[in-house]
Amino acid sequence: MTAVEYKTVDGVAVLTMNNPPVNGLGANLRSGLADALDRALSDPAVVALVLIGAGRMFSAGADIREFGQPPAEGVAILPDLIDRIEACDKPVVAAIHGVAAGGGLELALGCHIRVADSKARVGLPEVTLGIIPGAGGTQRLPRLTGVAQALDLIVSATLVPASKGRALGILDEIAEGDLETAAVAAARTAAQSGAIRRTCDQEDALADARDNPGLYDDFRTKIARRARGMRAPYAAIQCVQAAVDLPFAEGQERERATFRDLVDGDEARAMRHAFFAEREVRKIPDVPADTAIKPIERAAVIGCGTMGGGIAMNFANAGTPVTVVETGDEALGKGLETVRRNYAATVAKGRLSQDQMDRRMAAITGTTDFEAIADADIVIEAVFEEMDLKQEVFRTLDRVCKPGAVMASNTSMLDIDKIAAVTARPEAVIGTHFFSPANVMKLMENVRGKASSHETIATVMDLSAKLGKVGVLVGVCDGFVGNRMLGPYTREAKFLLEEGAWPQDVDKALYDFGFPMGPFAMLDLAGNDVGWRIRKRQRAEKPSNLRYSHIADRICERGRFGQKTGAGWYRYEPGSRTPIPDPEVEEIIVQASKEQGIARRTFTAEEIVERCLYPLINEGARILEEGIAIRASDVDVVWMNGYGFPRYRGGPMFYADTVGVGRVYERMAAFHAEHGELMKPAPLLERLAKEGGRFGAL
Ligand code: 3H9
Repeated sequence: MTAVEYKTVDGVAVLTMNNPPVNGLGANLRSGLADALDRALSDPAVVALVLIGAGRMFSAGADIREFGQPPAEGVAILPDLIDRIEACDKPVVAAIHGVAAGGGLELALGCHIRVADSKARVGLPEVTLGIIPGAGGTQRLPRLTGVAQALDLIVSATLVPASKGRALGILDEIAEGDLETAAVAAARTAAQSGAIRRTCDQEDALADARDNPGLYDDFRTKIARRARGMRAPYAAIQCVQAAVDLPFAEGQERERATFRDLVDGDEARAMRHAFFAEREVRKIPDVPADTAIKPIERAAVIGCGTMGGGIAMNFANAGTPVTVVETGDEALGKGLETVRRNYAATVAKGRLSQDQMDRRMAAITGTTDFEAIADADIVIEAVFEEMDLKQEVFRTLDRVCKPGAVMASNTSMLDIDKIAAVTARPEAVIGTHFFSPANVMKLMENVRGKASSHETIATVMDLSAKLGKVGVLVGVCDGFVGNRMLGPYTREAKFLLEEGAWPQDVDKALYDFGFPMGPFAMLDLAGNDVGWRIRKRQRAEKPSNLRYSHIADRICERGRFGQKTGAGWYRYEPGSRTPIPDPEVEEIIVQASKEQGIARRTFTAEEIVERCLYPLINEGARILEEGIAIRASDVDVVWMNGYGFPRYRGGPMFYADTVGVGRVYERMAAFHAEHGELMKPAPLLERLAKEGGRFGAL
């Protein structure tokens, strides 16, 4: 079957792109379009053309899978195909429904008229793939929208709704009725008028930028935080500037050279990996894609503390009524008040209307009566992290929940199987580990118990997507994937302090690597008391001879629990979140070095990064060996969405493949020799290193 269907309607050739699932502009579609173009242009009875998409959308752009592959022989590359369409002497109309993204929008920009369905969305999201629009987008878009708007759209990678696209000048018409009919009518009118408006010829919208050359630097300053460590946003700005400074053809050449330079680089490879990893993660090998999903029409959350309140907000945001259960009226009132304040803060920032807030608050009902959740389709328990307490809650849930309800625990560390064991329906029990703040963080670690049924798993994975989260299915173990790998990362960060580094040195090295903050700033934000409590319990239950740093305990003994107490690994001015190095902490650290008999020395940023990240990757290798995560890319998804691992480095396992598994193993082996058992290389790491293998190829 050809990827382009051809028909004529009233003298207008209608070319329908049909390349499921997203009309990606791969070689087959490009070649189909080129042939259909030949046919329409050589037919004297055809006066104009319409380009439309079959299925869900116009086009999601270039076929990302083709990047990094040799070009298909004998098939025009997308920029050339678009130039050819723009040069046509018969009017060409793009009829856009669903999405026109990236190369899909660039194709439409090369058409002479753009008609869209009212629900369509358009944009150039290439920078999220570590590249720039490379088929004329940086040259044509500013010619329609003006430079400031084009920079905003390209660098923010936003898909805007049709109404905004029309207001910005990207779209010429919003179709009232049937899209194809409207496009054919527009094509016929254009043919009759004889005038063809080519985007490449438009110059008016560029005039403002010519009078304001400081615009580009201002924009660079504006995006500095967001775009830290990335090349693509800055490359896009340069290309948009070229649209203003150079003739169209030269600007396009600049764009193409820049695109080629970026597309094979580490940043683009990592971000493509992230794109596909976040889609692959939805596929569970032993859970068939057609497994029945239970409808979630009513939800319940047990506990209205920070986590419970945040989880309830997710349901309310998604329009699902949710009942929150607390033990007493006071705790309930306090929890709901926090939720209200959270929403109010968003309204104050202008990101939510008062009306939306009211509707969301109305979707949340508080109660102290467990019987009130008897009709919930899913219940998420978010009480204190204690097994006895959780088991008690699940006994109650087993009694009150309706048959078929999913019973989930938000535990971040406890054994789901032990929780499920107290119920008569362990198949309905699963972990849904949200990250704090639960209404903001994208990650959900969905923890599969031994007995969790396929239906329970499929329902919770689907729920993650409906809540706008990225759900990753993981197995039961201490800390699951994320926190288990966080362990060696923060452990080594603390050992580095004993050996001579300061918290600010370690934090700077990891911030410069691309994390939003280093481990000590992160611990201060999360609160040091939780880890302290866990460490005390673990050391009492399982005494060990392995190396242990007492610095964190000393910090906590002084009540330095982090930002919330104004002091932790750093000190904080009242009302400020800026960490300030504190001589009191330095004293504790120096004392610890002395007690351990360690001669302090300085560390380079590279040493710090390797020392903290390679043990984290090593733990990831163990997690894969044990089957706790399904794929190395799932581990990457956890770290990019839950812990701020820079997306432009693709997550820890992809990063290991980038630097070379051999290098990671070699350093781990050296750390092992120097620091002992805790640094022992994982067998999988060793095997891959010896075979020259990659995590991505497992
Ligand atoms: C570009 O255009 C470069 C040009 O400037 C220059 C060229 C010279 N290619 O996301 P979904 C797959 S770069 C290949 O679940 P949704 C996706 O992997 C491109 N595959 O659907 C998934 O496969 P599977 C710039 C693609 O409804 C399936 O389609 N464009 C592509 O939730 C369904 O996808 C972009 O960055 C692609 N371009 O969301 C847009 N797109 O079923 C990228 C999707 O096997 N795409 N797939 O897992 C998107 O943002 C979303 O797919 C979209 C639909 C919003 C369109």
